[in-house]
Amino acid sequence: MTSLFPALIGSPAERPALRFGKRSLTYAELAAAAGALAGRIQGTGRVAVWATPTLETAVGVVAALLAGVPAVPLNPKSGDSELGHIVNDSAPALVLTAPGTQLPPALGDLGRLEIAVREAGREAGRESAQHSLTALTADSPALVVYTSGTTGPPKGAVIPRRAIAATLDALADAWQWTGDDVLVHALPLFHVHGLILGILGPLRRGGSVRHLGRFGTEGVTQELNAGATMLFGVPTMYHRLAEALPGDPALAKALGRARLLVSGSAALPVHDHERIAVATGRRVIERYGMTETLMNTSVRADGEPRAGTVGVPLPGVELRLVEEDGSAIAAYDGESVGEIQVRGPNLFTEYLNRPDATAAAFTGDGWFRTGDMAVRDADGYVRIVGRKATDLIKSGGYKIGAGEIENALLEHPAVREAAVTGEPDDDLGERVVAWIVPADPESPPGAGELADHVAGRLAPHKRPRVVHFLDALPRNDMGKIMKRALKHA
Ligand code: MCA
Ligand code: AMP
Repeated sequence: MTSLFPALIGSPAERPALRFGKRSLTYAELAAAAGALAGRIQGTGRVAVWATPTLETAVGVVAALLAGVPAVPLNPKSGDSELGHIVNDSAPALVLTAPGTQLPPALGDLGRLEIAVREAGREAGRESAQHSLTALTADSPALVVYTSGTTGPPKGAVIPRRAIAATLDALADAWQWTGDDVLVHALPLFHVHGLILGILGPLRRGGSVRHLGRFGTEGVTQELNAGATMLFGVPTMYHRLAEALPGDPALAKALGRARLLVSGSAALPVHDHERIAVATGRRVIERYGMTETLMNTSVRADGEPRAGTVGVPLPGVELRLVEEDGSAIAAYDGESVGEIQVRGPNLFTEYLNRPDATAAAFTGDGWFRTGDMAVRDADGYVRIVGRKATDLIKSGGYKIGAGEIENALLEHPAVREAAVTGEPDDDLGERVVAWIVPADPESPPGAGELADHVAGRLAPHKRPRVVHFLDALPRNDMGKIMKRALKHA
C-alpha cells in the first residue's frame, strides 16, 4: 500500500502544510511530528482522536494513517450518552488529545496519549514519516466516522484507505486541485467534510490549509485576501456570507478573488447561490457526498456551475437512479425521480459491529443505497429533490436522527411522550423541533431545560430549537405516531 501523503516526504521542507490561528506546521515539521507519534502508536488496535479544531487533531489523524492504525474522531462537544456509545462500540486502545485537555468522565479509564506537535521539532528526520505499511491493503480501515440513522445510536462507518485516496484524487480532477491551492475553512474535524476533504485533501495534494477555528466573515475575508484560493463550507456558512455581503464590500471583494467556492453536506438554496453570484461575480459550486460514500458527484471547475444541482458523477463513481421496485431509471429527463445508488472505490466497507445495517445498506450486486432522491438532466447533472427517510434531519449540515433525540427526550423524567421533526429554517436548512406530552400537564418542563438535556446527552447541535407541548401525540390505528399531522397540531 503506497502512502496516502507522498508530499510529507516529497515536498520542499519549508512548504506550509497546516495553519490554525497563529500556529502552523511546515511539511517537514508535520512529517516529523506525525512520524514520531506514528512510531508510538504503531501496532495498537484503534485510536480515538479528541477532534478539536487544532493542529493536534490534524497531526493525530495523520499519525494514525501513517501507522496504519484506524482513527475514530470524537466530537469534543458530544454528551455522555453519545460518547459512551462510541467508545464502547469502537473500543479504542487509547485517545489522542492536545496537551492539557480535560476529558469527560464518559471516556472512563481509556488511556490517553498527548499529541506533541513540536516534540520532534525540526531536528527529527522527516524519514520518521516513512512507516512500513506492508501489512496494509487498500481495504484496510483508515477511519471510523460515526453517523446518525433514523433510529438508535449513531453507527460507525468504516472508511478504508482506498476510499480516501480515490475521493481526494477524483476531486483533484474535478476541481483542478493542486499543491498550489491554499484552502480556508472552519469545519469541524470529526466529520468527513472538515477532516477528509478539509485537512487530508490539501495534505494529499502537497498544498496547505488554514483553519479558522470558528466560522466568521472576517476570517474568511482575511484569508482570501492573504492568498487562500479555495473555500469549503456547509450551506449555513454560505447563507451567513450571503446575508453579510450587502453590508460588507471587503467580503465581496475577497470572495471574488477565490478560485473556487465549494458548498456541500446539504443543499444550498438557489437564492443564496444567486445572492453570492451577484455580489461577488463568483459562483459557488456544489458537490454531493455522504459519510459512507465520501464524494459522489460535483460540479466541475471546468464545467457549467448550475445552481441547484450537485453536478456530475466523479471519475470512478458509478451512479444510478432506482425506482421503488429496484429497477434502474434510464431517463435523463430532469423529471424521473429515483433513489441515488452508487458503486465505486470511494465507498465505506461496513458499519462497525452492525452486519445487519451493512447488509441492508447494499443491494446484492454492491450498490449502496443513499436514501437520497434525485433527477438527472439531459447532460447528466444530478439534482437532489428529497430524501427517503423523513426521520433524518439536516441542520447546519449535520445529519441528525429523529429517533436518537426522541430516545434522549424520553429519558427526561418530565417527558411522557416525545416526537421529533425537522422544519425548514433559513439559517440551518432545517431546525430540530420537539413535540412533547409532559408527564404532568400542570408543570411541563422548560424548553431550555429539554434543549440542555439533549445537548448534554448527545451533542449541542442535536438540541431542539423549538419545543411544542401537546396533550397527546396524533397516532394511527396501529399506534404509530403520525408525524405529518404534527406539523398542523
Ligand atoms: C447553544 N450552545 C449550547 C446550547 N445552546 N451548548 C450546550 N447546550 C445548549 N443548550 C452552544 C453551541 O455548542 C455553540 O457553541 C453555540 O452555542 C452556538 O450553537 P449553534 O447555534 O448550534 O451553532 P452555530 O454557531 O449556529 O453553528 C452553525 C455552523 C455549524 C457553524 C454552521 O452548524 C457547523 O459547524 N456545521 C458543520 C457541520 C458539518 O461539518 N457537517 C458535515 C457532515 P460554540 O459556538 O462554542 O461551538 S456531512 C459530511 O461530512 C458529508 C460527507 C458531506 O457531504 O459533507
Ligand atoms: P452525512 O450522512 O452526514 O454524511 O450526510 C450525507 C447527506 O448529506 C447526503 O445523503 C445528502 O442527503 C446530504 N448532502 C450532502 N451534500 C449535499 C448537497 N450538495 N446537496 C444536497 N444534499 C447534500
